[in-house]
Amino acid sequence: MAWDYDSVATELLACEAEVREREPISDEWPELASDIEGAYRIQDANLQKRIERGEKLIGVKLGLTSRAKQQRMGVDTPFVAWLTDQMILPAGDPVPQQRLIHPRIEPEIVFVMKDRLEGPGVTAAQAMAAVGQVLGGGEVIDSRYRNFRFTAGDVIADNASSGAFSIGGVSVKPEDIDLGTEGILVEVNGAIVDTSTGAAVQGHPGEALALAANDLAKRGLAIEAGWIILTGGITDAYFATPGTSIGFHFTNLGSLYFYGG
Ligand code: 0L1
Ligand code: MG
Repeated sequence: MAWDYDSVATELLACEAEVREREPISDEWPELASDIEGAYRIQDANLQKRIERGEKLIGVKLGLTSRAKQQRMGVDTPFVAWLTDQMILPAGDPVPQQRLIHPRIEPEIVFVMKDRLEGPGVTAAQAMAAVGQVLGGGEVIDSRYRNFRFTAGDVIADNASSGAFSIGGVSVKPEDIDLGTEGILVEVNGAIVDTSTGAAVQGHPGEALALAANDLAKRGLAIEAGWIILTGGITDAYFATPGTSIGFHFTNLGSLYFYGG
């Protein structure tokens, strides 16, 4: 098949709807691997199709902002993708296995924006000044690619493996927390399997937010007031198979659990 940007967007959404995995598009269209601009066109076409079917754009997620994630996925370029209301998983609800291919869960520091933030040239300090609330959260990632094997172009086109996300119940003001030293413990089935701090995310999650604003500016877009921002997985992601329970314990941002169902 001769691929173009729109047909890739259609195929990736069909994989999601049919809970079907596939090989990376770049296996058949090698230029896509490094065509970052084109991959974002696919991502935007994917968003447009979601909006046409009734989903609401509610924010942005960053991907591969930590070394742990970059090493695991073999891609060292951070990127942005879209969050819609369909991706909200109420905290404590089981992972919706019936609509996901191979869900994995990762801890995230989450921002709710107070003000609009528009690049280019946004610094971390300017970015943090636009944040209204900081919360702990977790993302359920679900690549449409078999074994999460992808290039940068593939994963950007696939809306950065979006699946679902939950936000914890503890909210603090950005000036009341040192996000660089905010600790995170990852618990799987009762055992602590991973630890990290907010500094794992680009040195400070505010840097990731600035990166998102500056990256979106290249497409003439901005981060809007009220949007939710997932700043990127702090640690590796853990498989959420049925029967698994995964807990994220933050120093100041509370705890939340995900249940594999
Ligand atoms: O938060 C993240 O780093 C999400 C990365 C999405 C790509 C993936 O790991 O499948
Ligand atoms: Mg993530």
